[in-house]
Amino acid sequence: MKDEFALYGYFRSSAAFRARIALNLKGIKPELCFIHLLKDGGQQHSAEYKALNPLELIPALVHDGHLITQSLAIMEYLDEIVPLPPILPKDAFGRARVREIAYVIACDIHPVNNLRVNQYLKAKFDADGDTQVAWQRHWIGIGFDALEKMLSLSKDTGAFCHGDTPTIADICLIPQCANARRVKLEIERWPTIARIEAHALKHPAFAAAHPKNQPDAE
Ligand SMILES: N[C@@H](CCC(=O)N[C@@H](CS)C(=O)NCC(=O)O)C(=O)O
Repeated sequence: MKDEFALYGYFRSSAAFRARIALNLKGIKPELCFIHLLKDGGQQHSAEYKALNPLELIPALVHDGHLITQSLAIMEYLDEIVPLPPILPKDAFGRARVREIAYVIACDIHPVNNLRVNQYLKAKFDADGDTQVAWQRHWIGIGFDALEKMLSLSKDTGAFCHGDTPTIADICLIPQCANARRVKLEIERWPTIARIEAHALKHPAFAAAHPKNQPDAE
C-alpha cells in the first residue's frame, strides 16, 4: 500500500467536516481537493467530479486508488485500517450506542437539510431564504431535543458523547452543531450537547477540522 489519501471536500460541508475530524484523529494528512458546492452551478455536478463520485455529494475519500464515499463508511474504514485511537467502543452495546447517536444526525437530521433539498424547496415551492432557514431550524431542533435527552439521561455520556474519548458520535455531533449555529440556533438550549461541543472543540483533531480553519474557507 502506498498510503496516498485524497479528500474531496468543502470547508462548510458538515459531512466533509466529519471526514476531516476522523482523518485528523487517525493522524492521516490527505491531499485536499476542493469542490465548491455553490460555484459554477455546484462543482459537485461537474462532469469530472461525477465521473469520480456519481452521488454528486462530498466527501469522497480516495485511498490508493480506492474510492470511498459516505462519511460514516469513511469513518469506519479509517478505524479498520488505523485502529488507534479507536473511534468505536470495544463492546457491542457501546458500538450500538455511538452508531445510534451518529445515525440520528447523519440519517435523520442532516439529509433533510442538505443543500440540494433547500434548492428543491426553492425551485418547486418557491421557499425563500427565511423559509429555508425555518425548515432547517425545525428539523435540527427536533433532532437535538431527542439527542439532548439521549445524552443527558445516559450514564455512558462522559466528556464526549460516550465516555471521555471521541467516537463517531462526536464526529457527527460537532459538525451538526456548526450547522445549527449557521441557522442561528443557540446550542445552549441543549446543555449536554453544548458541553460536549465546547469540550470537543478544544481537541486538536476537531479544532483543525473546523470549517474556519480550512484553506478554502471564505
Ligand atoms: N450521507 C452523505 C451525505 C453527503 C452530503 O450530503 N454532503 C453534502 C455536503 S454536507 C453535499 O455534498 N451537498 C451537495 C448538494 O446537496 O448538492 C455522507 O454522510 O457523506
